[in-house]
Amino acid sequence: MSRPSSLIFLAPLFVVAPALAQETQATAAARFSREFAATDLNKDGAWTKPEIAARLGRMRAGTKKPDPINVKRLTDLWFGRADLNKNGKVTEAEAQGLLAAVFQRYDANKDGRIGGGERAAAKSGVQGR
Ligand SMILES: [Ca+2]
Ligand SMILES: [Ca+2]
Repeated sequence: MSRPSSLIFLAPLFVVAPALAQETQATAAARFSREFAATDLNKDGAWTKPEIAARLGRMRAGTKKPDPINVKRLTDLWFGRADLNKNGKVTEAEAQGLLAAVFQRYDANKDGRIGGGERAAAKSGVQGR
């Protein structure tokens, strides 16, 4: 795998892109909390791979629909990264931890906010290629 870091961040970005449109990490976390509930189909407080795949399958990256093989690959990669205790489920705490890491990655000037230029970079990271 030549560029694992970009792939690992790509999958969560499909899910967290609306959260990253918020300015601060606190508002991003609050927005993501609602996204989490919407994706947690059986309301058990955790995401499973089928729940994530269903969510990603309903989303669109730019003008292209993500193809099923990529969705599965990205879901597997994302899961491997987010499921810290390896129990096959990603709790909101685990997912919020990864969101915070993504937020900090795009908060280029480390002021705790994602400003206009940083937001554009985050979006192109989602929609690029
Ligand atoms: Ca669930
Ligand atoms: Ca877990």
